Amino acid sequence: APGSEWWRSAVIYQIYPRSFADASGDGIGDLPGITGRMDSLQELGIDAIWLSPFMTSPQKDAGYDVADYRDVDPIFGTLADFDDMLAQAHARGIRVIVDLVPNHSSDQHVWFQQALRAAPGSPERARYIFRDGKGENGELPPNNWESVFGGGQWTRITEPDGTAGQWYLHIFDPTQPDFDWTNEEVREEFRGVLRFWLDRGVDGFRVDVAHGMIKADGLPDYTPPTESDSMGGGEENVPYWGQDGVHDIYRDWHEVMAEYDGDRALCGEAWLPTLKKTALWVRPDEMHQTFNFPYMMTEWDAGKVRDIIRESLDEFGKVGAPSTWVLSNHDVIRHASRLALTADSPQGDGIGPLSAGKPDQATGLSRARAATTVMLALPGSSYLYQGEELGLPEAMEIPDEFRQDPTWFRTDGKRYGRDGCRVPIPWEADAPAYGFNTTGDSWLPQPGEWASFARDVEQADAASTLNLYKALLRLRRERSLGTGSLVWEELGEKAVAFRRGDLHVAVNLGDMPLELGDDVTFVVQSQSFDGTALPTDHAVWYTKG
Ligand code: TEU
Repeated sequence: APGSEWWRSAVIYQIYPRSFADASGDGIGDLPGITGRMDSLQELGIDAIWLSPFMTSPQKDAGYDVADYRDVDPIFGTLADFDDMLAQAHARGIRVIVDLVPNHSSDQHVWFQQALRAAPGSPERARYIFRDGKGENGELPPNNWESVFGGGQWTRITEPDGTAGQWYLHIFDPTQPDFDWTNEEVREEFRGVLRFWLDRGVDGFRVDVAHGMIKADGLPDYTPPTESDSMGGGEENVPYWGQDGVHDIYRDWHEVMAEYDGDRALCGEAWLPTLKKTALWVRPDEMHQTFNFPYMMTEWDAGKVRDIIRESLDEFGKVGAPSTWVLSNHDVIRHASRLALTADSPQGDGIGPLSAGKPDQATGLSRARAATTVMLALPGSSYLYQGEELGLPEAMEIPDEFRQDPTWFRTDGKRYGRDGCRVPIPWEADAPAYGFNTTGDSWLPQPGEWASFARDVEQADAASTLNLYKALLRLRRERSLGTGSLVWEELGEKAVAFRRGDLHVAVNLGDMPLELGDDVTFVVQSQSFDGTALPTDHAVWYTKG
């Protein structure tokens, strides 16, 4: 039976479990920590949570390297803790999406360990992508593909008899071998994994690297023309991104989801360069949603923001899918910092080095609040990343000895890495580790200035970012802004302005105040201001007359 299709308009809050709340006190967040903070999520007013991976893992890529897809890693708790967390979320009307990592497993997965011990050409090897090397003695990798984390995509193994052997493919770290998704055994295994979590009651999956699961036949050489192409591919065909074969997998999974109550959703993580390509992921029999990364990476420029909103609604609309919107996640520079990078700061894919363009925090925060005020007025589904409701900036001075992101290690520190957006979030200004736990331990150090961003401080301050998010989420719900269409309004080159019914939305991305007229009644302001002229980097919802 068709369900409510809740995901079409949902606001989904991403929890990064290791940095959300730590009940055990070991310095790493966990599932009981999330359960303990569930009331605060309900108060915030979100519809669903998405949990980054908590499954059994050696944590070489913060859990995006799974050794057992059907269990919880001890650092995060137990399956019973998961069930409890799920029940507590559901009791508050909050849906739960879990992160599934199907492109690759950990090298500690039993299948990969079996593959290492088995012979070339065996069924055990066929679950991954093993090939003989090139050159006289197979000493060269099978092709020239570059890893997203730096270095090559191939690692050579030692065969059980001690000789130098085959190579295996890994788009990411060598500890993350890619599955061969043309292998029916792999497909069947993952149908089982989906059902395992669906049977437990999860409401859906965020599908990691959904665009990488199928590689072009023959694994042809490929050299990316630019760095951004290595992330998602430019206009051209990249042999390991967005191959046609991925769509069969999504169609298959769509059917598995439909075996349940018709209300479970798949959200694909696909870094694709254009919205046209992105929209192919969410045709009616495929994924239910996919992240709108082109929107996330759009600069603070009125024309570009207008264009990307228009194009998103168009392209997703053509295939009958909701548009999604997102400004931050665990892979990119937090938008309260990113939006204040100057045009010539080396941004790359949003995770590049920051040193050359240290953003101005006040500007970043104003823009971040304004950007969210616009985003939560748009029809479709929005993703929030933990801590953005506090206006957290990127942590930009993480001592080397704390760093854990493989992108930093694999590029000899040339890439700044993603640890700066993963610092444990502050709950109480005066508590150890700002209330992240009671022991004061924290796997990444929290900047001293974060006391002023603590949840209890913001809770008590009517003008805080937290109270802005709460107001936006409440009003969005009351006015059903997640569904329906928008009408564009003309407010000058430097503005983005549209109407949702009788509600007007405007943001000023220029240098001069924008006059809104004297018959306006403000419903919500991204930051308070007097008079009727909208200041630079501010946004409003208002009615007229
Ligand atoms: O990310 C996929 C991805 O291609 C990028 O976000 C990538 O992490 C980034 O460009 C780093 O250079 C997903 C997860 O979100 C990410 O955290 C994982 O590291 C990655 O998959 C591998 O599982």
